[in-house]
Amino acid sequence: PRVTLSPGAVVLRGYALPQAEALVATIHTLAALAPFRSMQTPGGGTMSAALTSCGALGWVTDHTGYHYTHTNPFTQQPWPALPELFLHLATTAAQAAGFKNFTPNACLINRYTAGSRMGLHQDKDEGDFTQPIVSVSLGLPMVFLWGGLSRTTPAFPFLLENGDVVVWGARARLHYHGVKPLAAGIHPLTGTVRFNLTFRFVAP
Ligand code: MD5
Ligand code: FE
Repeated sequence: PRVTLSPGAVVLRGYALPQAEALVATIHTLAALAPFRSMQTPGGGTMSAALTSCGALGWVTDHTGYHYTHTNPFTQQPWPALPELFLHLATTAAQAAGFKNFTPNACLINRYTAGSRMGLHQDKDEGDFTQPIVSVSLGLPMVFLWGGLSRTTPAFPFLLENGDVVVWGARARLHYHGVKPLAAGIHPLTGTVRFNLTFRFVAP
């Protein structure tokens, strides 16, 4: 089942279900090397999702701004490598959505607990918008908000469930998006949380 949210944004429902258990196990392995952290935003707030990364570049935010870094500021170590399972899933999903040569070098891992949300924003720290972003939802369902190219375009809600993969490229790449507060629940794979993987190509 393949749904187009808007031109360039393709939902592959359940695409990652066959690997969901292995993906969650891999997240736990990665988190042992680079623990999830709550991070400060430049505006003085705290992100309600906890974050970590793998790949050559990891996304971090602190009081100075948003950055991609080669090392984890909390451990001073390079980010863990992108696991083969992750890389394969991201590139095959991109291909299934029509993006032939996706070469992600960064994977941001978000962990949401009950009440965690993400306000409307654009992903524009990558310095290259020719490649898509691939997102993978694992565990508890969450209401995703899909906006437009302007912050004031009304956003429409869309449910993302365990195993759903969304590919955001071309005209969709710079759309505003966010997620509503996570509803409390228990998922057999992840317990009380939702994980989201976003695979990106960051210009070196
Ligand atoms: C999430 N994550 O579910 C959300 C939505 C993020 C983020 O927004 O930046 O970590 S995944 C949907 C998404 C991610 C990246 C880009 C675009 C959509 N997009 O270009 O529309 O944790
Ligand atoms: Fe985003």
